Amino acid sequence: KPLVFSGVQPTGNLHLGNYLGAIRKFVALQDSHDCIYCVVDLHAITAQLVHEDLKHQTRSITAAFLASGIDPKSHIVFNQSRVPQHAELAWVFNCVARIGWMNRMTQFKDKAGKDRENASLGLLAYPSLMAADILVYRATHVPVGDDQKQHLELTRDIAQKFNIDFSNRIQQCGLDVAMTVGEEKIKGYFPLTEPLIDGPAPRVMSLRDGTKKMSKSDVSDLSRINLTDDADTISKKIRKAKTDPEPLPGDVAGLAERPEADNLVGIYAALSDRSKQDIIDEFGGQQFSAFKPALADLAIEVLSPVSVEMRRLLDDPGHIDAVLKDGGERASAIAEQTMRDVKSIIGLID
Ligand code: AQP
Repeated sequence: KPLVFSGVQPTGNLHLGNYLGAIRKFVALQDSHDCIYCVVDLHAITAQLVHEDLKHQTRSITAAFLASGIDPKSHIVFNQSRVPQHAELAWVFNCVARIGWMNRMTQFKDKAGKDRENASLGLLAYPSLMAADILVYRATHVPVGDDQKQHLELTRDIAQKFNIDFSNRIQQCGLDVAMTVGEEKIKGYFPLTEPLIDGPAPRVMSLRDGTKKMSKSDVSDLSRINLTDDADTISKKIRKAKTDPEPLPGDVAGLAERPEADNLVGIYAALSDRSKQDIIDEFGGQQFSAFKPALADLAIEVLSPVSVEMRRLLDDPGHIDAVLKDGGERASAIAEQTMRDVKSIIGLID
């Protein structure tokens, strides 16, 4: 089976964007792939070093994974910092990647803001650690939201430069693997990982501004639906969601210049596993005053079982910690082998 890796940062409450763009895809891939899902706690300290309760946040993301239907026995669930090979390989990748590559990352520019000189070095090197997270398992597929596309391209660039720069050594060590990239057949140690971005909600937008992505760090809690929101809060947030005054259009093309309407229809489609056209066939011509309550009911129906199960799991932090420990041990077995290979390719005495 192909190997999938993906991670989520324990930087705050998970929202509908994380759920539809990432976690629900994680769940769906379990039948056809071997999956490794990671709470990336080392990434959480890149933008903000001190967190109120990083341990609780880490357990809360783990609970969201399990409550959504990820099976930690058939697959691997763990927190990044307990497998030191992520940080070790990231150092090697810091030496493979170029500073110019990192400077071009839009997430770095957004998160560093105007005072770039004062951003942490970790924030600049974030994509290097992300490449290490994926490639320390030589994962071939990564389900992510659309905002992570650029980082995935960088992961491929790092893998390709490593494969080219060390091609002779990889061959001498007998570690070259044949792979197909587009039409081309190449050999190398690290795979050129494919992002899995498609889906009905690759980028869920803010409920307050249809041109901005829904995000944990948005100052307005009304901009997002958190997985932990109760039914009343979900209803209130959808009722207050920004919209234009027109009714819903009669076809999907009519959503083109209407970001807020497009976002709400996209959310409905993703939550109900239907196409946007289907939703427009049902609600086209209706006012938001009729569509919003239907959307709220659907969001509550899908999210409530997840939040109830999350709360139940969080009552027993010992169980969550045991899942992370067991997953960490199984992840380590793979990551240790990769680092042994990388050390012999580079020429480090092990
Ligand atoms: N709005 C979104 N729509 C679809 N997918 C999204 N993801 C995040 N926001 C959306 C996807 O969720 C996964 C986990 O994200 P993360 O927590 O590791 O990092 P992030 O992308 O930085 O998430 P946030 O919520 O926007 O956090 P802040 O505000 O801290 O930047 C990823 O697969 C991501 O694509």
